[in-house]
Amino acid sequence: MVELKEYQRSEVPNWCSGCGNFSILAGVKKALSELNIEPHNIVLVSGVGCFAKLPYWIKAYGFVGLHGRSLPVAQGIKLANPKLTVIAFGGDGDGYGEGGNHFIHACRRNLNVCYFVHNNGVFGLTTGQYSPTSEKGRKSKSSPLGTLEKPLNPLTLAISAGATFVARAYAGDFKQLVELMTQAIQHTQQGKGFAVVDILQPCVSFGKNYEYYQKRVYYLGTEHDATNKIKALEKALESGEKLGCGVIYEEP
Ligand SMILES: Cc1ncc(C[n+]2csc(CCOP(=O)(O)OP(=O)(O)O)c2C)c(N)n1
Ligand SMILES: [Mg+2]
Repeated sequence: MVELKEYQRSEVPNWCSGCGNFSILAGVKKALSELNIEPHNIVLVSGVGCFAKLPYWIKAYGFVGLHGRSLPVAQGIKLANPKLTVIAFGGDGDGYGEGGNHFIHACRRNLNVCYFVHNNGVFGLTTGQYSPTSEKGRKSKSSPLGTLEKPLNPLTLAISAGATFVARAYAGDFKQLVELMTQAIQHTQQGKGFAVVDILQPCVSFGKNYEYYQKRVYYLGTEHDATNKIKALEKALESGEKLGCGVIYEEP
């Protein structure tokens, strides 16, 4: 097994204390270690935002690019060298806003790449403007009277656009987060296509806190048939007050 310390870098992350990004960073390392993937076979690709600094703090190959553009870079890397484990990272602003078009077509294209989205419901790095997944009516610096739009549902979008693995995780539950990241990476290793994990991420400075998610997160049980696309869409359509975590859809 590749030990966790082999992914360790000496630099210390500069995220806010309590940020959900810490468990996402630790989760990626744990999943890669459990799957025994050596650092030189891994490429981590991100865009712009607080989340996008993640590749700085894992010893592997990394590419931090333009806002919303992690997916085209990640797909290019995978096409050039299919043996590599390629994980793209997005933010809710970066991946569903600026990079929304790339997201749709990556779902259709189904290259064997993982996409982990740090969904904290705000533009964190630029200090809290509303994002595509902010709730309707959210007041922020860029929406002093409250937002007019309904939030985007990344899960229904990914399923309907054709992604073959779609899951939702919660950064406050490390064990399940690692399990879902592991399953997503395995999905791509088995050549089954694009694996999206939307990760609910508390933003202690500008967004929702742990208490908010703890009240709403629940776990999909064995009664959920993730191979049934209609059932998966029904589950993905549940309102913002119920946040089912687990594998929502996996193409049989
Ligand atoms: C093309 C472009 N537009 C806007 C910005 C400014 N900008 C930097 S980070 C950011 C928001 C990032 O939000 P998100 O993707 O949700 O990541 P978070 O910071 O919340 O992790 C924006 C709008 C930029 N750097 N480049
Ligand atoms: Mg964000």
